[in-house]
Amino acid sequence: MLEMDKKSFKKAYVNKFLEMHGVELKEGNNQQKYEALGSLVRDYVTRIWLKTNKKYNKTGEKQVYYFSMEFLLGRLLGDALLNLGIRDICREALLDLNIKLEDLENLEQDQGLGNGGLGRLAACFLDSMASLDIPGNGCGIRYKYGFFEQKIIDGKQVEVSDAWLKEGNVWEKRKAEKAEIVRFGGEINVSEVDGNLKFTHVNFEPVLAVPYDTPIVGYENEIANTLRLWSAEAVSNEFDFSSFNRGDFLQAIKYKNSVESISQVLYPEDSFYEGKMLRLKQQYFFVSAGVQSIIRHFKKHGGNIELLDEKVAIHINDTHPTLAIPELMRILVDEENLEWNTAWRITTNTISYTNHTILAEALEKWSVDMFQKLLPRIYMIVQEINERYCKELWNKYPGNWDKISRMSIISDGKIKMAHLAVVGSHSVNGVAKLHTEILKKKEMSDFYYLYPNKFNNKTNGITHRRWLLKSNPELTKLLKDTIGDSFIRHPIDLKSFENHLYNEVVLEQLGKIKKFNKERLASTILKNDNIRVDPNSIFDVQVKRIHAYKRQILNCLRIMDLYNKLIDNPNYDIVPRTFIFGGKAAPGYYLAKNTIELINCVARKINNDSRVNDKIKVVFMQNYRVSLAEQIIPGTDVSEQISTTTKEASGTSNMKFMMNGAITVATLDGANIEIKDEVTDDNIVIFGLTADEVLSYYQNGGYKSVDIYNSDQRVKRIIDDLVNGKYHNDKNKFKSIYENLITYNDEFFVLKDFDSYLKAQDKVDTLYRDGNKWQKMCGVNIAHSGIFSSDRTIQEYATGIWGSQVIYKNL
Ligand code: 26Q
Repeated sequence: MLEMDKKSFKKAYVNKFLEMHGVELKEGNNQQKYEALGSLVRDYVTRIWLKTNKKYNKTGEKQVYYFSMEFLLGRLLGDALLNLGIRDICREALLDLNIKLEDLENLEQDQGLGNGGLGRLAACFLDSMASLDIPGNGCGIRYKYGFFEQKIIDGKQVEVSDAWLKEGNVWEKRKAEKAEIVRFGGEINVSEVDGNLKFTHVNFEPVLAVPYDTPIVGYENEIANTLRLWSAEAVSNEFDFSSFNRGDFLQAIKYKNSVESISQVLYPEDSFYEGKMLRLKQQYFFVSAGVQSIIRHFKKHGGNIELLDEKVAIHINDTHPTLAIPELMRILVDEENLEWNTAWRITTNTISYTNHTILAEALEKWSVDMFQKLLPRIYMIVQEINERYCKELWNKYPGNWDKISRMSIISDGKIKMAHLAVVGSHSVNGVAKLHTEILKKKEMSDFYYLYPNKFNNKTNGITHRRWLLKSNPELTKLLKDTIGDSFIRHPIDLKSFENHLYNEVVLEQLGKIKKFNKERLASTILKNDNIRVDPNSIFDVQVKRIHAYKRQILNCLRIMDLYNKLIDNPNYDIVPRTFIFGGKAAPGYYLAKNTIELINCVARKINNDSRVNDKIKVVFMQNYRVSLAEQIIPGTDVSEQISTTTKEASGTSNMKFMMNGAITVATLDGANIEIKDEVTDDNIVIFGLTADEVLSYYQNGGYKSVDIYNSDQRVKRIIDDLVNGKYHNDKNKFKSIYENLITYNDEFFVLKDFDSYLKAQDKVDTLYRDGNKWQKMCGVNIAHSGIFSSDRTIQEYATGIWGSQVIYKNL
């Protein structure tokens, strides 16, 4: 913890402001005040950062490098203050100067360099590694434009580019002297030198990869790890305007534009693969720069390359950074002149891989033609890996061509990245128990039988520092007052909160805190979305990417049904509810965009119908992102986790909601199952098909959605309402949704689960009416959320996969 008192902080801040802006504090605007605060905090962090790096260089501890296309960090100021242990001092010091800390924190642009779960998981992992004293580095891309900003105009999603760097970024440090060259295209000349083959890459297009480093501050432990994001620039001597004639000049412009496009923008598709050349370029770009810089650093500090795997662990976040495998082989074989087999041992021991999805449409397969043109030497290496691996398969399964071609890394003119990732790593993990079982028994069963020891589960987690301490200070205070503060370092200690749930005062406090957070959320909704909602109603929330398998449609259909019931019977007795949605649709995903429009049309209709008598309200909050999640989650009563069973690998918002005392309505999918096991059936509301039932329907058929349409009057009516003009003048507006559910037989079992979902919601209603019981359930959820801290997850990765030295923290 930083030694600092209010007085010295105030003085330092006033001086910093003057020095930066050349005017006195009282004359400055909030943006300037934010910049001064950010810069001051950055100075504090820098000291810790230098100290940490010195320590690592001295001890030579094993370094973990977490390679990810996405890091969804959100805002950093509040987090840094919290982890430095000076957020309260800072708040009080600023208050003396008539400044509200939160006002300044809210000016920070979210660092939105990720799509959703996978990117946010990477951010939580960085926080946990730093807080657990694990030497862990992030490696990714410094996109100039992050995930697009979403505006809702006329009920529709409109994408606006996210120019997050416009006002500068106090947290990053450009390290021009640590730039690397990445080579694209060209040809490979093969020659023989001293009886060995030598591969020379010629006529390639060089790209300069410039790192920008961001410190990741650990929780009150004097550690700041590094997130290194690479930016693509033209190599300067390739781009000297004055020496070019006109033709060359145009060439040079073309070169510069093509290079800079590499780190220009984050692809906004999640769970959907498209074989775009630029995406492949992005992948090789950061992976090559990252691996080169790791080796350079390792050698500079006297490392013996043959012992690399003892000092370095590289983890790949899904298949997106899989090229780290052939890139490391290239460096070891071509540049370090190691034997293939030695290089292969080092590479597989160094690399580990996490799978985040079983959706077939998300699997990466690159066309050989494109791959070979863009990365000729890497392609040769992948071919060599594949040949040796297929020989191994032949020895094991002689004559079984079917199996061998199914398992091959290259087949049908495509390179299968998941196969390369499994073959080239020593560990493959899923992100929740069910997901790992499905990987082992179904999706990757061939590989599981070949390499049973590689497969393991690491159930996801979330950092309780951001998602409880920072986003819910009121609840944090209640917890500290009742059970002490050991849970901050040992989140599993939250369990003892359960012993206090017989205490009516504690339950009452819980209720008050929730109410307070709901009021805050209600004012955000009014401000951002211009809808007035009642904090006394149940806040029922589904926030996540919009996707058919996540079934926002199921949620929307039950609201349409409830609306019908309220109109049919004005005395229909329910606890008033506010339905809150949020999430972005991939720009090219028609059905997801149509879903947003449906929700908004349903909202407009219901919110303006006086017969509803304010019993229900529907809100689609625009531009869902990390900083908005921090406001929504503490103010939520009911957490909707309703994906089609088997489809959601884990989910992580489910964990954030329970930690903040929401009751989960869930299918038995992903980590929901583990949440249920923790809190028991009494403290969660489960509905819907089981995994076995879903898998059996997929395998054997037997489900006809139209039968449900014909037999259930409620279903018939709401499905008809989609296409009879009730919610939109244009009757064809929601035809795609109608067709998905009826014509194409409802791939995600929305109608199949509908009745069971309605019953689950009736149960919620009943439970909520018994105030004390409800608060107790909320308390049980909080008490059992400690296991879902990413500190637990990271300790499992560190001991089970990376071989980091871990001072075991008892969670
Ligand atoms: C791939 C190729 C080309 C373009 C984009 C992509 C791409 C990008 C992002 C594919 C997938 C993603 C993101 C996937 C993701 O977020 N998966 C989620 O990961 C979470 C963390 O493990 C899980 O909790 C969620 O269940 C899972 O959906």
